[in-house]
Amino acid sequence: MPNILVIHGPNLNLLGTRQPEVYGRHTLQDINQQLTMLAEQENTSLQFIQSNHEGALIDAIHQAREWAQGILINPGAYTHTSIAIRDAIAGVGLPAVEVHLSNIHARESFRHHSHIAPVCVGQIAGFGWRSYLLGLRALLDHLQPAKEDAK
Ligand code: CA2
Repeated sequence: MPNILVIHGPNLNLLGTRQPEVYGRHTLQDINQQLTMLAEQENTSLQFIQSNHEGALIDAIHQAREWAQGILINPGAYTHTSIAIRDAIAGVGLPAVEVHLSNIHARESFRHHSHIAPVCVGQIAGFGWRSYLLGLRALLDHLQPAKEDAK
């Protein structure tokens, strides 16, 4: 059974309260519930963290080395600024998938670049809360390639 760390970065605790036209109406709790349902179907165990503090996110990534097989991360605005989070993901060597609610490539130019994406298996953006479900599926597929794929 894979163990996955799900990371929500800064300000994502505000989801569902403001800017629904950009980020949707679902709360973070709604998203975590959806992920938990998918994880149960996929015989996967999830642990969640949301923090507005870069160091707390980095500590969680370091600790994941002890128990997790992969990381699903929405780094929030740290996507565009944090070389430290990038180094933490690269440092622990766990496969990570980056997800975004909004299509960061269709927004302001300062959101187009991700420091995190180059150390991830891939990035999913623009599908609202479903980005997280797609990201978890992609991460699990990466961890457990179907037998057909392995041939
Ligand atoms: O689209 C995403 O998932 C983002 O990671 C969200 C970040 C943004 O800085 C990234 O460029 C893209 C912002 C999260 C803030 O979420 C809020 C939700 C409701 C109200 C206020 C902020």
